[in-house]
Amino acid sequence: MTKEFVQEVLKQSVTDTTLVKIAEKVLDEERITCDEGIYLYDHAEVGFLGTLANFIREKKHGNKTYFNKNFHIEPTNICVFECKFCAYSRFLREKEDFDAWELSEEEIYEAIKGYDGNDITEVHIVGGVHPKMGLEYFKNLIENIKVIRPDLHVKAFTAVELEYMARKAKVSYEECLRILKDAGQGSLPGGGAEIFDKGVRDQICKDKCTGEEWLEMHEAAHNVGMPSNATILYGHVEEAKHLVDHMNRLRELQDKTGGFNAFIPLKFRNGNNQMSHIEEVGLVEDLKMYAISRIFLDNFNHIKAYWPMIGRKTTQLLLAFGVNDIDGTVDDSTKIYTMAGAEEQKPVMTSEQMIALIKDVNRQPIERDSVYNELRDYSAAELV
Ligand code: V47
Ligand code: SF4
Repeated sequence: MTKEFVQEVLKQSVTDTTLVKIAEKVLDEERITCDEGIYLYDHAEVGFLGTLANFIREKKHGNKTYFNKNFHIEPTNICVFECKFCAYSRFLREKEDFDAWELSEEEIYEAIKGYDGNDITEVHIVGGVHPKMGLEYFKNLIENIKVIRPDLHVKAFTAVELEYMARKAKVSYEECLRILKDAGQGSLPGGGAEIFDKGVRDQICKDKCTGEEWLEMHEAAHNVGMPSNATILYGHVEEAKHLVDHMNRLRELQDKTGGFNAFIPLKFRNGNNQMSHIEEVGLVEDLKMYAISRIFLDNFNHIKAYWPMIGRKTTQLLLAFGVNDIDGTVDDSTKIYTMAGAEEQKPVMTSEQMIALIKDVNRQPIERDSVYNELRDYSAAELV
């Protein structure tokens, strides 16, 4: 879409002068303000947002749509914290609960060895915050994983897990991250961010790390040379001003460090948790969230839709609402969303299925590694 084409389309359909001004800014590649971000949530209709978000998406990436070949390891779901939206964690005192699990080191190494000869490029390791699995344990775990599979990129531990690890080990965030990096960790996933605002955080996840600590941990990661992702948990008790404040804090940190790879909006799912009384938002809210994040976060290269959570069909639609990355093959190796009632109850897609999903909406499938080096362009590939 050219700038002139978008200008013409918007001229025909938009009369609100504030929206026209915001559109002009976006087309001129100017940053929008927080007030303008809130205005978009409150006043813009979804077609307008999609047009602007798609313009940015195509300007940055054309039709390219990234995916990777990955799987998850969730060492335990025993957790010292009690986030109200979490359907997955179990308290230590409930260890007898048959839903609680704790993988042994051997089981983790066996899981890694299970991918011998497979061209998988990344393992994503996150789980509950187990009081007995500390920095030393995870350092050894990563070292051993790298011995078994030196080529595998280890993306591991949310800022919540890391804050607990550093605190227990009595080391600074940077020291903790340096130890893990030296052991072979490559990057941080974006989990645990939820909503940074204290008032909202107190309502949904009062006892884990604060928004400020989450940001400090990611800044420390960027300082030691580990890139990371960022998430937002939307569609529960928050308001537009909290969503924009969250993205603004990320935008400011990205200006400072440039260390974020992707932003990943995560839709609140209400199955089996203490917030089950809150109705899930619908498709229009999903489209708005992704599109506004693409418009607001001008310094983030990638907006990712995590398909196991949002579902395959919505993922396809989101490729026209700012999204240029759909995460990985996942291989049915995560329970975080399935336990909360997500669309995908058996999250596994072969590369062929991912390529077909992207091609079906006339985008260009590109396999990437964990830090967005392009590994293979599948546009011309014949599907079997
Ligand atoms: O922080 C937990 C979310 C996150 C629910 O960086 C829920 O590439 C919705 O961050 N409804 C962890 N969301 C997962 C995560 C992630 C996933 C995939 C890729 C990457 C990446 C990061 O899961 C938590 C929380 O925000 N979550 N429960 C729920 N009921
Ligand atoms: Fe624990 Fe993470 Fe669940 Fe919160 S979201 S209770 S930190 S596993």
